[in-house]
Amino acid sequence: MKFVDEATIRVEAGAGGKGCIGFRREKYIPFGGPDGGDGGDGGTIWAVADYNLNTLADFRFNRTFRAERGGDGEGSNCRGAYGNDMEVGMPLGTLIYDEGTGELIGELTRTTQRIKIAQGGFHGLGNVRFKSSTNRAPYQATKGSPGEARDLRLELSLMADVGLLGLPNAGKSTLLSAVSAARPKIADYPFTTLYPQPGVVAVGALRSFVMMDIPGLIEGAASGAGLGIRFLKHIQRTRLLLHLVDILPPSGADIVESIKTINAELKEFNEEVAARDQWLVFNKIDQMPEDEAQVLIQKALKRLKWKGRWFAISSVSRAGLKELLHAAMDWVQEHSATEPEQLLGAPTVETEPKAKPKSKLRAHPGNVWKAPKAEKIIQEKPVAKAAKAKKAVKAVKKAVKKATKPAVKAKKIVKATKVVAKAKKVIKAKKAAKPVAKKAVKKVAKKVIKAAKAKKSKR
Ligand SMILES: Nc1nc2c(ncn2[C@@H]2O[C@H](COP(=O)(O)OP(=O)(O)OP(=O)(O)O)[C@@H](O)[C@H]2O)c(=O)[nH]1
Ligand SMILES: [Mg+2]
Repeated sequence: MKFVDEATIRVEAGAGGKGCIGFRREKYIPFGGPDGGDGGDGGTIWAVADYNLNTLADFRFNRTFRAERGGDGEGSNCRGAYGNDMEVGMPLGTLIYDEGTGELIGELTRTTQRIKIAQGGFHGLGNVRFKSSTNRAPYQATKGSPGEARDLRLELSLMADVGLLGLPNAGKSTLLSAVSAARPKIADYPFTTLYPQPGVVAVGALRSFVMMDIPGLIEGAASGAGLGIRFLKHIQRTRLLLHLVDILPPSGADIVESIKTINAELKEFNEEVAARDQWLVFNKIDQMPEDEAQVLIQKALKRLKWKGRWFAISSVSRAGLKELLHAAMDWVQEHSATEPEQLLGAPTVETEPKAKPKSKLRAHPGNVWKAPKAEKIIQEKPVAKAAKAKKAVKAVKKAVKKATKPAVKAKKIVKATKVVAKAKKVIKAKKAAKPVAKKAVKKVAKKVIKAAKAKKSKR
């Protein structure tokens, strides 16, 4: 399959359903009153991380995603159906940008993650909502608000723990195929690998990490030579870089110079990535006697003044592979506290689009309503009262907590009864509040009385 790491798509969330104007009509019931129901909310579109995907190739064909609109309200107080939400699967490591503003909406870095990319419209209100003592037969209803629509630019930066780096033909793909189930193309000509390929390396029971093979780099890659540095962005999120070196390059090139070249290109691409942990991995040691290989490697290390870790392996004879994989696994486990998104300095993952409507109703889930009338209707009194009662319950609970601590030390009962009095006061004051809230206050008061009695009897 073709590897695609950039795509533009359009998302259109569902609009809210219309409110209905209806009146109850029944035999022997004159003036039945308004009974037009609300519409349903429109469907929202979410981007969901799908670990089965590795490319954005699917978005080449299907570029527009539309969520369902909410159903219209009907007579007999029937509410319209909610529009179904839509989930768009994207590979892990996808960055989602708003094409219009350039704003980074979010990035998918965890398998369970979901990012809202277009908010569904808020439902229209039926005429029941508009009835009042002075307007008993309102011929008034509202339309649902439209769903958000936006163009998105998707950028894929694959996620892996360990990235492979090196000249073409260094043996990167061979190493990946030797240690994982991935089957990248391998051949003895440069640029066999044309796109990045991840593979899962299982080191032991429940111990595994992801290794990423990328196309080879050559001198001048930063300015477009070879396949350029386009694919280097896929090792941006890797935490450890394995720099593969062919100890006996067929071209007879100096290996120290090759290592320096690759690092210079890496630095040109991104200094921060170049400063990451890098291990030198001398490959193809099966091509010469061991002692000769050792001498060659030591010489190279001396010339490079290399202070980091290094390994000598052969992907064909599998010499040194075990040590390398265990060391990499240990390193990955040690550094697992660092989240990849921290490395990138990207914002938090559960980001919502910034362009929110300036409505007070924003607090309601799934709400993008703007009409001032609707705001008034929904902020009805019982809601405010219940909120106040809840606050009071919290205050009593806090008071009880505070009072019981010093009460253990000194005169417990006196202090506890004070709290009871406080709780009772709250009950009295919140008589009009919701019965649930009242119950909660009573429960707290009862608890305090019980505790006080128990302590009294102990004495
Ligand atoms: N003798 C020997 N040959 C190897 C070893 N590893 C890789 N090769 C050979 O080196 C050649 C290139 O290997 P690849 O794995 O395709 O190299 P690559 O780094 O992925 O190259 P590009 O994809 O072109 O960047 C192949 O012919 C491999 O068989 C090794 O450990 N020993
Ligand atoms: Mg390759």
